[in-house]
Amino acid sequence: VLSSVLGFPRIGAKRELKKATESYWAGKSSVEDLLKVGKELRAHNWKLQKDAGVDLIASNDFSYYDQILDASLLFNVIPERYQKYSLPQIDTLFAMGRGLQRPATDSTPAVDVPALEMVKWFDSNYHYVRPTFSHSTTFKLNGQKPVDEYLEAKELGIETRPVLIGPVSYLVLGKADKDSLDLEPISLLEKLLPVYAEVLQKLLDAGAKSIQIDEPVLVLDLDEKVKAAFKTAYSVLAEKVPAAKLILATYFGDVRPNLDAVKGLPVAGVHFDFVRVPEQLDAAVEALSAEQILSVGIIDGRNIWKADLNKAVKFVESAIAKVGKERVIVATSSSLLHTPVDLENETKLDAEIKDWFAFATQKLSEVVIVTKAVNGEDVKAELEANAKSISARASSSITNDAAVQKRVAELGEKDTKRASAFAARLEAQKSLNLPLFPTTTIGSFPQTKEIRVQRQKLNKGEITAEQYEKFIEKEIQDAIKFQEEVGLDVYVHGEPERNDMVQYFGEQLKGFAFTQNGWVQSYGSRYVRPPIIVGDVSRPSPMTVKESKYAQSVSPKPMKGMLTGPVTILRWSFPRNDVSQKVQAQQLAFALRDEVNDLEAAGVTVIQVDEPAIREGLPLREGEERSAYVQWAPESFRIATSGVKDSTQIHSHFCYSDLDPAHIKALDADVVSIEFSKKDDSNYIQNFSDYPNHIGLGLFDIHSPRVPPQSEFEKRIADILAVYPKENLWINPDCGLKTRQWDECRKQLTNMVNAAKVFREKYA
Ligand code: THG
Ligand code: ZN
Repeated sequence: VLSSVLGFPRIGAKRELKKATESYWAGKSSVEDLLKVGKELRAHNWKLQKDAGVDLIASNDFSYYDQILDASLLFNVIPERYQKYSLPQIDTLFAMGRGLQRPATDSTPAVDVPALEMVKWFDSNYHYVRPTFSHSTTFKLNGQKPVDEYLEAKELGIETRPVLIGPVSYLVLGKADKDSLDLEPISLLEKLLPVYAEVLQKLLDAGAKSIQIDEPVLVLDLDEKVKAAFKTAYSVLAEKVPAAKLILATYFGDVRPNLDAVKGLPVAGVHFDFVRVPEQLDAAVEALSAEQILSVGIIDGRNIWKADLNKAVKFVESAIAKVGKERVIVATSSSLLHTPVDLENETKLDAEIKDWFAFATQKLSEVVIVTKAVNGEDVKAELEANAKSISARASSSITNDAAVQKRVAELGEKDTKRASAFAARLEAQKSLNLPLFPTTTIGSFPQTKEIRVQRQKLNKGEITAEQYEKFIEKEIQDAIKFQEEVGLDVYVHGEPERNDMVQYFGEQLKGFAFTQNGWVQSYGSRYVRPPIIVGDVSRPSPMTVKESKYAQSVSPKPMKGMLTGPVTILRWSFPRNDVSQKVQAQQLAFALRDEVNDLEAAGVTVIQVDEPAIREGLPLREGEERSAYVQWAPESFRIATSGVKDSTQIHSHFCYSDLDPAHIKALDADVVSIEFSKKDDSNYIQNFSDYPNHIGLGLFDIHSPRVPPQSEFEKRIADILAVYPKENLWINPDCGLKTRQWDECRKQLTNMVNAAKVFREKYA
């Protein structure tokens, strides 16, 4: 039985890739410098895996931006707008990933090409760059990255298994470009396959013994056309490159509903995620032929918990009992891309807790131990030590808090509903004295270098907590003065004290642990450090009241208190695997309810609780689990927000995803703001038109320094007013302004506010 790892994090234990990439973008280092760092990271990761004893090590899991974007480059799926500047290959990659901006020169006009769309990778917090096809798309091989990286490893004496995104998933995960909206990406399959065959042939010629071909869309609801595409795709590939030994990899879910599409495919084996869905073993076995390999994904690629190795060994043994040793591979459930690199770099974690974790590097050993165990090698000591960690965690006082468990057990209807219906609340909220078309922002203002410097100084002990607090107060004052000057109606304090909207709360809640170096790639060079839910969650003391109260004391205007919602904290943390997500969300919700009530008691009359991750938590498939989620997720938001008086206005905010208006309605927030500016098809304006409460559709893209002229704002507002009642409308940007410069958002917001005033006068 061989061990295998489906992919390793490419960012480096010390975020080497981020530093190298951003330095290259800033023009501070050369492309050679960047490529050298990439090469070193790949070599390091391969060696690490080899030394750990992993048999099947992935290559082509590395990327300078995103592995799906790499595939688009490889197949030459490059929309015309990125081709016309004749950029070097790597700059084309970055232009597609992050857009291309260049100031005008004497001889050339300014360039401003937006990036391709970025979307969530299944139910993770990773984002891929969406392949974008048009009627004129043709495919041809552009370079040979997978082959180059395979050979690079080989030169180091390391045999790897190249990984490619499969042709069906590649197309299904893509979309039609603006000029070809009637195009169905899957209809391009037959044009695409010859290029896949060419890559496979080149890999074979280079010596690849097997190839991992990822088809994660097999865990989604698929229509018949897509299901049928598997047969076409893999028959054609088998015919053209019969010697290629393909391991078809699925992950993050249940393949059972699509097993018909998998049965009989001419591939050497199939990988299943048995961490997520252990119940699919029998069906998986059934679907395979007597020659096909069963790759058993049993070490979690999505979380940081030590595996229960004894249980994993038993599971693999049960698989062996069904198909025989020759046909089993022991594997990670998915790529380890979604886990932090190395637990050894955590020096501040409590020793008791640290013993419960395995990051990517530690997971390598886990895969190898399980493999050795089923091969009959002596790993008794390792298995015993593991059993000790597992049982210590289960019985730890850090894990269990009786008071929290009691509170959740006693949850009742009174905790999930506002005292009155929206109409009555609206009446009570007249005390806020808001004009028609109230203007506001989403919460954060520019996080300047100075803010980061002061935070670092505090963390290093170079300034006192008092000095830091004074600095933050000054920042808040400046933000308020700015909002006065711009003429907004509902202010925010600007969040200068916060790093990340989830990490900030995780660091203050009991039941959480957080890391120093536990970075995980979110997209491109942007990483997050998810806090870890280690036990029952509660709030030892107020988390945001001090800053909000201070801000409210500076100005008589309504000041929004800003919180992150329970579902988003849960989704952007590493959750527990011993308690359901629902219960974890409810515990978080009660902790936030206390915070909301404390804000209200401190005189804060408008409170925004953001839930941008509510969509990504939606189970990937229709069914019971999804129906349950659409109940408990909005309910946990309501637990957090329903303890206030009618006169306190609850806001919420959503971005980054295609939302279902029904889910938003279920939150019963008084006002919601929604990312909107890039959705310019008219259907989308309709989408939320029956939202019964008040709504702000984001009026400008906060990711861009571009300043839309006032006339453009007026046009947008007029378009929206054609669909929405004027009394319901708020005027706001798409999202927080933390990545902008102050002078940029001053111009953007001034035009936005002036446009609102035009309509206010018109309807006065
Ligand atoms: N926080 C968390 N997850 C997220 C977002 C977030 N997921 C989706 C969405 N926002 C997009 N993702 C990011 C992720 C990281 C950053 C911006 C958007 C980012 N990261 C800093 C960096 O890499 O330089 C590090 C931030 C820090 O110091 O903590 O800017 O907002 N959890
Ligand atoms: Zn947002």
